Amino acid sequence: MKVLDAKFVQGFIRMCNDGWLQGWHERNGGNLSYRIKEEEIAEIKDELKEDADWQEIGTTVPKLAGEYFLVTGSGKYFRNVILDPEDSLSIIELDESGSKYRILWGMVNGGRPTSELPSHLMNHEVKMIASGGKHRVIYHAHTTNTIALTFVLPLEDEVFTRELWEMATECPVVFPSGIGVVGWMVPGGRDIAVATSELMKQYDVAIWAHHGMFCSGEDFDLTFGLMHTVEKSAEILVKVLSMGSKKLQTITPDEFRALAKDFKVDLPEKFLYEK
Ligand code: 2HA
Ligand code: ZN
Repeated sequence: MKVLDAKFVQGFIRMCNDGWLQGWHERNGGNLSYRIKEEEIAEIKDELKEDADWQEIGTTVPKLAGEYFLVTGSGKYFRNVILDPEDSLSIIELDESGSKYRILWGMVNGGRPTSELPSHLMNHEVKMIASGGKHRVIYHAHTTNTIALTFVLPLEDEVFTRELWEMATECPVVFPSGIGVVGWMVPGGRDIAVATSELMKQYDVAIWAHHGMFCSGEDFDLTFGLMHTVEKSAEILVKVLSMGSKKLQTITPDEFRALAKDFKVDLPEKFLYEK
């Protein structure tokens, strides 16, 4: 099968374009990666080339040794993915030590995988283990309202989670484990990757102050839907804060507990503090 005809590639391209249409990917902002299934790699084997050089990832992910990923390219624009996926995307393979990668397909005009490859792969490793292999998608976007909130809310997991839960009833059901927050750091390197993957041990969402958001999920629909839900909730909070008056009413801790019971989700008590 042709790489571009594979269902997972089509789903990946659609997600890139959906993110672009949301306004989350100005210029070359944001990146997406998918951990490819064995049977999906088998289907496209004929089109993969094994002659490229091995390159350093910039961190080590031993549990991902030998895994294959579809990733967006460094400096590439989400806006262009749908028009020329072979220029914007690549399929990479990791070596047996989990410290190097090589390009098997894509990036036909040169280039390398996303500048956030260390963060993506460290998050993949943590989430693969935490989800028993189910999580396959890591998504980073420059979500406007969520970024705006990082200037006015304390950069604490408890505050972001609780405030965003309160903005829409579906939120605690969509991200019951909450949201982690990373203070401002230099992007692209191992340090921010370590800080993010540490949070991803307990959360599926991490916010980078003054930068954007990372989400992890099982498939494209769930991961895009998670990012969309958090960002929509952030948009409501921005509107509420912009109206200038205090909230007259909201969802209370006991109401969250009632929701948790009926919707059969665990909501950690650390987010249900008295204000
Ligand atoms: O430009 O979003 O974090 C890609 C990025 C870096
Ligand atoms: Zn970014």
